[in-house]
Amino acid sequence: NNNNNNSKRGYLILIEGLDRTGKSTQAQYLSEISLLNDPILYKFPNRSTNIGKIINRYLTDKTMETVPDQTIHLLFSSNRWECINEIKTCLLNGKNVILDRYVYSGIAYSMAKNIKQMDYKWCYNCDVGLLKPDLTLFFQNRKNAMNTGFGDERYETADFQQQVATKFNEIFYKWEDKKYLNENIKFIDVENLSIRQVNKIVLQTVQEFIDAE
Ligand code: DGP
Ligand code: NA
Ligand code: NA
Repeated sequence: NNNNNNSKRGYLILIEGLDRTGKSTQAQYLSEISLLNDPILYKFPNRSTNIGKIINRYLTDKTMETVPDQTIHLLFSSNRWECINEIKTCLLNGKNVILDRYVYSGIAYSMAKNIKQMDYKWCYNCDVGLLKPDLTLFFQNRKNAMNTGFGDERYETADFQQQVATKFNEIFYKWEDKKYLNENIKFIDVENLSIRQVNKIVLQTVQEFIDAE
């Protein structure tokens, strides 16, 4: 075990995608198996911090709609910033950090909510300087917006999820400023797959990444 000061820096591995695509299940899985040495999981938003508690209230309390979209956006970003030093320390100590959502969600959900006042650059700007993942697994599901299994939180409607899907798509495929996001992204089509089938694909994708490093 190389959990000491001379150890190799760990990897930062991100799982991204729409609501209800199984991200949390797979992120949890990656943090429990032995494929990655000394894994640790960070889920965003982290609802346990003071900022996270406001975010949670925004997501669950319909009367919070009066809060400006910019305020909420900055809180989500803050929530990432408040954990980043801890994440850096983990990586330097050789831990492999698995992220359940991160900057991409930050951009896509806020653009979907209010593109008139918050364009890509506006949304991305407050996250500039956060660590870039070494590997991103993006879970795709074309039928997701027709999903009827959403919960009751603010963004969990078919219409809104369709908007977010469009924004993710713009970020990955269309946007001119790809230089901001020029990292290693693997798209995984999770449509109609069981948890175990996705487990296998995730395992294989991460293994290929490790082998190539
Ligand atoms: P989750 O706990 O992963 O289900 O996330 C809660 C909701 O918040 C989900 O609908 C996605 C959304 N979300 C996650 N990160 C961000 C972010 O940085 N900004 C915005 N506006 N929404 C986010
Ligand atoms: Na959710
Ligand atoms: Na989740």
